Amino acid sequence: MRLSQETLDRLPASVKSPAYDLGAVAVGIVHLGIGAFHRAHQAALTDALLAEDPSWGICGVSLRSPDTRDALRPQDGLYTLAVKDGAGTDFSVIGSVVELLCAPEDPEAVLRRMADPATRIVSLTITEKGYCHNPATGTLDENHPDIAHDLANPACPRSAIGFIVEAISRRVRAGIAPFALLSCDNLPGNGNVLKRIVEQFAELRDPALAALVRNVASPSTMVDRIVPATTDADRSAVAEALGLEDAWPIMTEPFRQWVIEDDFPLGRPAWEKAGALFVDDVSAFEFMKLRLLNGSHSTLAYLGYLAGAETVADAMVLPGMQALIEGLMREEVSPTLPELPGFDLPAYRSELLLRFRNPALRHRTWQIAMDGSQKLPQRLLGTIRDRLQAGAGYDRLALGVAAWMRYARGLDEADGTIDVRDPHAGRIAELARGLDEPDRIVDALLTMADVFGTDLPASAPFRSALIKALAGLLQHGSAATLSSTLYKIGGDFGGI
Ligand code: CS2
Repeated sequence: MRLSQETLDRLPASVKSPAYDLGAVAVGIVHLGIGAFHRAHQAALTDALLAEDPSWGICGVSLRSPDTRDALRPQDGLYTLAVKDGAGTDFSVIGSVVELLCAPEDPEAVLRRMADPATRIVSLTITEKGYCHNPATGTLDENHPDIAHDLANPACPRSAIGFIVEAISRRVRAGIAPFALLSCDNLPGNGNVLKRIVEQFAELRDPALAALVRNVASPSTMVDRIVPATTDADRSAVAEALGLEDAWPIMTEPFRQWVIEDDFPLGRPAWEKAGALFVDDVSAFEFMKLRLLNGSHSTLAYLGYLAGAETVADAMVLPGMQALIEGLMREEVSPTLPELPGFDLPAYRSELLLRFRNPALRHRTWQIAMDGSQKLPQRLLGTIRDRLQAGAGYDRLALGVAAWMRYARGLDEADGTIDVRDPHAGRIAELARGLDEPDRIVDALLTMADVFGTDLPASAPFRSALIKALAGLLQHGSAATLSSTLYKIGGDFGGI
């Protein structure tokens, strides 16, 4: 028997279920990119508030595959959130996603929903590549195939940007004020980036339209919760706990954090009552999270994968890894972070190490390794820029970047093929084809200005740090590099 509104009363008392009238919930938010992250984070926080205000239900839109819609529609949008740590698992059924749409099948239905006056917020988790931008500059990639398509077919878009601009244009023409945009992706100044890209796209469509979107609210947010992809073993564990089948439950950790700039002209859910923090400027929180958490995550993912670690928790127990990550966070990243008065940074770092070690999560290194070309700029390269400018060391960060180069070439340490998922996987393979020497690989990949900009490739110290780190990885492998004393805390890196 399947989880659905009809079967909710069969749930055991140990499983929390919606404490509000599901029938009374109406759509107030359209969410683009209804993946696991949204369902573990924003949808869960919103669920906690629906008893008080049922006008903030979510219409979840997939921009690509119908999988989520197909899994959740027969369940009336209900799904299980399993919160796991070493001590056990807490199960709750979430009911905030009340409508599911698959954009490629019916773009018009999505646009109608976005243009509906009841829709007051359009939020996004479309991953870095969904912004169709140049990650090094944060500006729209006008040559992106989806952008070219949407400029030629504005009423039938494919990209999130195309949907947003068309929906705002329809609203304004109908005399309805624009919704607030709420990017929940891991980009620095995510609200500003989104706004800039939306404006650029509108300008290309029609300068009059650009004037209209200029006033749209687009607060930045820092979102944090670790959400590994769901496995069949997770599905079985959930079915056992619920006594009902759930085609797509979500696994996550107890930790969650959401910091949001408060700019919602048409109103918003009282997310602060569910634990969100509203601030005037989110940037210090974003830098902290992107550079400490995500920078460490990517470093762990590439080095861990190369050393044969399937999950982040496995990677954390490789000899030398914890010391490397601790040193990276404390000595190389933390000095670059803006002040956050009253914030306990050492405690935050310690908590990160514990979160990475959570043995119940099984977060695959391969999953985090995806889309490196889109992630490196804000996770590692911005920090390296700041360290270069300060004349300070960055060897552990450089090792992370070199590990990406080692990984993205597509060959593991036993010369087996790596399934590299990246919008530029083909281009990277092409650039590195037939190259074995570290300096040639580094020089070839540094030509990617959309990743490295033009300043980093021109820096001789940066180039030699990368060559040194990549040479070590190619010669000794990742595990031996980690366990060597080279990257120990307070280590002497030979004056790079
Ligand atoms: C991860 C993030 O997949 C990745 O690249 O680094 O999804 C990470 O788990 C989240 O940002 C945590 O909030």
